[in-house]
Amino acid sequence: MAYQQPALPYAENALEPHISANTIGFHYGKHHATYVKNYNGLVEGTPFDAQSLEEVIRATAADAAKVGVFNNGAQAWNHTFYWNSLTPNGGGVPTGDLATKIDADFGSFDKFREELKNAAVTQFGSGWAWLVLDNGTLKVVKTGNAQTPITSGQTPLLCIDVWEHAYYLDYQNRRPDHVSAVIDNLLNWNFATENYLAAK
Ligand code: MN3
Repeated sequence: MAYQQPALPYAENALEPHISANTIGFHYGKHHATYVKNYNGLVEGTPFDAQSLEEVIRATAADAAKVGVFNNGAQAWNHTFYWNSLTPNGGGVPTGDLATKIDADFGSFDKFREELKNAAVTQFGSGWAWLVLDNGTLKVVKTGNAQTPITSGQTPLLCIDVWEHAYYLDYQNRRPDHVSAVIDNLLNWNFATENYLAAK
C-alpha cells in the first residue's frame, strides 16, 4: 500500500510574499513529491510496505543498509510536518499553556526566537531547525539532511526547513532573511500548541 503525499494545507501562493508560489510549487510538487515517490519505490514488496511511515523511519534510523529508505521516508515525514508548521498570517507569539512553557524554559519568547533563528542560520549545509519537547522540557534543536527528532524520543512542535531549496529562489544566499520572515510571519502556533498539549 503506497504512502500518499498529504495535500498541501493551503494554496501554493498562500505564503506570499514571504515564500513565493514558485518556491512552494517546486518544494511541494517536486522535492517533497520525489521523496515520497522514491520511498514508495524502495519499500514496495518489502515488509516496510505494511508499516506506518513513522515506524519505518524509527526502524531504519540506525541501519546503514537502509539509509535510502530512511532518507526518503524521513524527508517525506519532515516535509509534511513543515507544511503544517507554516500558515498564512502566522508568526507573532503563542498564547496559553505553550506561551507559559516557552517563558519558563527559554526565559522569554524573544530568547526562544533568538535561539530558533540561530539554530536555523547555523545549521551547516542542509537540514532543519526544530522546537521540540524533550522529557518535559522545550528545546531548540537542529538536524542535518534527513535527520528527524522523532528518532531521538523528542516530540516536534514546529520545524523550519533550511535546505537551500526552501529559500534559494526567493532569497538566494540570504538564509537569515528567510528564517526571520518565516519566524515572524508564518509559524503556525496553533499547530505547535496542539502538538504540545497532546504530548505534555
Ligand atoms: Mn525541503
